[in-house]
Amino acid sequence: MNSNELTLAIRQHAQQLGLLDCKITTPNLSPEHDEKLSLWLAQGFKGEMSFFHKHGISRNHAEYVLPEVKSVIMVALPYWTEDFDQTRAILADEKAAYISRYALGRDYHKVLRSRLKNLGQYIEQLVPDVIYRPVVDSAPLSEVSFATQAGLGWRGKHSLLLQKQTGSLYFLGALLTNLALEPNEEIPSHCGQCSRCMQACPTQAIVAPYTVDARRCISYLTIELNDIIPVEFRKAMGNRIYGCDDCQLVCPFNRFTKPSQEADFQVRHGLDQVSLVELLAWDETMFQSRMAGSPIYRIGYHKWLSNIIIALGNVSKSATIASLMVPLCTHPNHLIAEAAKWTLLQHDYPE
Ligand code: B12
Ligand code: SF4
Ligand code: SF4
Repeated sequence: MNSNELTLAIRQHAQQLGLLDCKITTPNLSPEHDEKLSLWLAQGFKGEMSFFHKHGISRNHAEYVLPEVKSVIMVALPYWTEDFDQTRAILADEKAAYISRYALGRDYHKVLRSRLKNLGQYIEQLVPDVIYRPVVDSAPLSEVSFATQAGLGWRGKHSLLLQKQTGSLYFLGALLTNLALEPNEEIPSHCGQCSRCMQACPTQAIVAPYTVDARRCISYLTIELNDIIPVEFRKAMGNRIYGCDDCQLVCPFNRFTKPSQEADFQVRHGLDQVSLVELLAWDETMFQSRMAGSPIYRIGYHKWLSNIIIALGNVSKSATIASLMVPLCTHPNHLIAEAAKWTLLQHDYPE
């Protein structure tokens, strides 16, 4: 089997595994990317995500993850399961909890990793001495940039990868291998003069085209930031309690996204239509059991609860909500106590 035939066989198998697409690139990004990443780090845009400083620009060079690497196989797996109008209605309903649509089902890391492992095992049947390593956020690798270089899509102004027919609502993963496969070419951007994603961002986190200041992004604030969400972003957060989809919801290329049939990504525990007050009532044991296997599990009960409490501070003034906050103001966990004090004030009740 020559390199072309092998490449074709890999792409066909990837499709059989339910992957949206599969494209190949070389193991290094351009020096321009190294410069941009260094600048992003120097500007402090990474916030408290310490793993960035640990690896620096090595994320742009796949040999850092697999020394024998000759090709990077980039794949995409769609996760969208919802109706767009209904999603917008939930976002507009101040009493509803909005959870990013990627997090309604099972944790994608495990789902996509096992597909990539399967793809690797398939290649092993064809080339028994192959070396490979699957990566889904599990090793330092600039996935969007490698996917862009592979022509899997283009980088949108919101900084995510998108395609003409399928938009951006999918996860990315990589299979690094020591096989020298035929690389694909980059494709041109179709963003044109559009900048809807930048305008739609509730916290102006897209500070320039292709550049996100993570410290302002609701996804970072509700998921990655271990500390309490700064006051300046709390109102803009609205009812978003885990992640944010706004920059993708307005993108014209997502208009025709078809819901994913992936069993693992189907909604669990009615998380797509649940009120903030219902979620506030969950205790830690309920959180642990219901969120097992979900990406939400990783943030822990206290961060989860504090996000819900802040979102309740964005609901129209209510004596009921105020009364729910009073006991939480003395909670031993500072994230919860701080959030409850703020929310109580929003409902005009001094502590
Ligand atoms: C850290 C991280 C975050 C951070 C920072 C986001 C960011 N944009 O940097 C936070 C927590 C905010 C975040 C949020 C989200 N994330 Co995230 N995130 C990551 C992660 C782990 C690393 C991203 C990274 O390296 N950022 C650092 C910056 C500097 O890198 P960069 O954006 O690639 O920047 C390059 C460009 O700016 C480029 N560039 C800019 N201008 C120019 C000009 C020229 C000439 C050149 C050459 C280059 C260039 O150079 C830079 C360096 O290479 C990746 C997974 C991975 N391992 O890659 C997922 C990933 C990007 N996230 C993903 C998702 C789904 C999200 C959310 C949608 C989740 C949600 N719904 O809440 C949001 C979207 C927010 C947004 N608009 O970006 C997906 C994206 C899938 C896709 N279709 O692209 C990924 C790939 C995870 C995955 N495996 O699927 N995320
Ligand atoms: S995910 Fe939300 S907060 Fe983050 S850049 Fe997109 S619109 Fe802005
Ligand atoms: S909203 Fe417009 S600018 Fe943003 S990614 Fe989509 S097409 Fe590009």
